[in-house]
Formats: sequence, C-alpha cells, structure tokens
Amino acid sequence: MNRIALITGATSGIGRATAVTMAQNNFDVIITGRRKELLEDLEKEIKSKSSGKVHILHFDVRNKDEVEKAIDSLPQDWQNIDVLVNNAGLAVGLNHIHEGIIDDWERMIDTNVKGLLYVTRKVAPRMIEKKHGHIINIGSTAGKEAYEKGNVYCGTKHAVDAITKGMRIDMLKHKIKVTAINPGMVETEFSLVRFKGDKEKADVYKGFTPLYGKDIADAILYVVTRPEHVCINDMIITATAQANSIYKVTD
Ligand code: NDP
Ligand code: 8X3
Repeated sequence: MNRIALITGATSGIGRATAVTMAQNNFDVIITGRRKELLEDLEKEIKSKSSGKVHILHFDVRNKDEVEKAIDSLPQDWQNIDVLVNNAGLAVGLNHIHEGIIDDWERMIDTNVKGLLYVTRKVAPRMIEKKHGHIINIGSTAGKEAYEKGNVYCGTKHAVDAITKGMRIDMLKHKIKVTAINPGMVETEFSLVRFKGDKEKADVYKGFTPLYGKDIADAILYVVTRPEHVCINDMIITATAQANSIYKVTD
C-alpha cells in the first residue's frame, strides 16, 4: 500500500518536483498551494506519469483558519499522513536592514515561520496518535549563515533550523522523525519572487550550474525511504560551484 505525503508549496520548484518524484515512488500525494490551476495541472501530470493518487488542498499557509479547514476537510482515506514536507516559502526583496520593506519582512516571517508552524500543528497530532510519521522542513543554506541584504530571509531560515531541532526533540518519544533539508541555490521561481517579477535581476543562475528542484526531490526521497531505525537529521545540499550561501565560483 502506498504511503501518504502532504507537500506544501507544490505548485512550483522544489515542492512540485517532490510531488512528482514521490508519486513515482509509492506515495499518494496531497498537493497544496495557493494557485489552484497549477495544482490541477500538476495532478494531471502526476496521473500521466505514475500510479500515485493525488488529492488537492488549496490554501494559504499564512492563514491559520484556511490551514485548519483544509486539513480537516481531508477524506477519511487521506487522513493518515505519513510524511509532511513543509516546503512552502519565499524570499521577498534583498535590502540592507535600514532600507528593508516591512511588508516584505512580514510576508517572509508569516510564510516561512508561521505557515510552517500552522501546518505542523495540524498534522503532527495525527502522527502522534499513530506513533508514526516523518516531518521534513525545507530550510536553506541561508539558515546556516547570514549574507549581506539577506537579513530577514536568513532569519526565517535560521528559525526553521532551530524549530526543526526543537521539533525533533519533542517528537522523539512519539517515534516521529524530523529532518531538515537545507538547499543552496536552486533554479525555481524563487528568484523571480524575491525580485518581484524582475527577470533581469532574477537571473542569478548565470555562469554556473545551479541545483534543480529534482535534485532536492531526490534527496527527500532518499530521506523518507531509510529503514525505520534511521533518521537523517540535517542535510545541506549545494551546487558543486557553491561552498555555502556566500562563496560561489562562476565559469
Ligand atoms: P518557488 O517559488 O518555485 O516555490 C515556492 C512554493 O511555495 C510555491 O509552490 C508557492 O505556491 C508556495 N507558497 C509560497 N507562499 C505560499 C503561501 N503563502 N501559502 C501557500 N503556499 C505558498 O520556490 P522554491 O521551490 O525554490 O522554494 C521552496 C522552498 O525552498 C522555500 O521554502 C524556499 O525558501 C526554499 N529554498 C529555496 C532555495 C532556492 O534557491 N530556490 C534554496 C533554499 C531553500 P503558491 O504561490 O501557488 O502559493
Ligand atoms: C535560497 C538560497 O542563498 O538565495 O534559500 O538564500 S539563497
């Protein structure tokens, strides 16, 4: 029987690649995000490529009521979530702290930190009841060191790092695994969102081969297919051209 994975932020990038990869590898997937039409496209693609079942939940992770209603709406046979991938997230803006835009800060904090918490708060109690489950939090190399103008984004990802460590301790006696996956630069919609649709500024992947969503999806698949007694706690994955968020070589 397939296991069930709920993936937040499945309309694009890492989350989308993860949904496809997991569905091709014995998972039924609950795909979530705000852009409903993209979730419907993804459902079609998954069904054409695999035998994994798909269920769509359409919500904004920043809205606590929407999160609760969406997860409460799951039909009985979708309720036993084995794997939660807390992936939805974003960077908005790249400014020195004294020039930062407060609305950008709030979007990042509300999505990357509070959204992750709201979803986890709804899903984790069900895992505890079953004494089984695995939570994957998508952090970042930006959660391991701060870089110039990255202040608040780096802060949210450092928070994900700390929350993941705390979660793992709290979940220990319930036999629930908690893993952080911390990617470096992955070519997705991430930069377009960060630079608010400015394609020129968003072209930060010139002169080197970045990571792609599938690279991170493969790592997630590896992590969730380890034997019961093995938990990968923390993984940092960068492009070969990167040492961390700060050091990168170009051709
Ligand atoms: P994308 O922009 O391609 O995807 C982001 C996903 O998050 C989309 O599916 C988007 O869906 C979803 N999302 C954003 N805000 C919300 C919200 N309020 N409610 C629900 N879903 C939301 O970027 P990535 O795939 O690159 O990013 C995925 C994660 O990986 C993020 O947490 C990011 O911080 C992290 N990361 C990315 C790196 C990179 O270089 N790309 C490196 C390290 C970490 P929709 O807009 O439809 O709601
Ligand atoms: C995304 C990677 O280095 O742009 O989290 O912050 S970075």
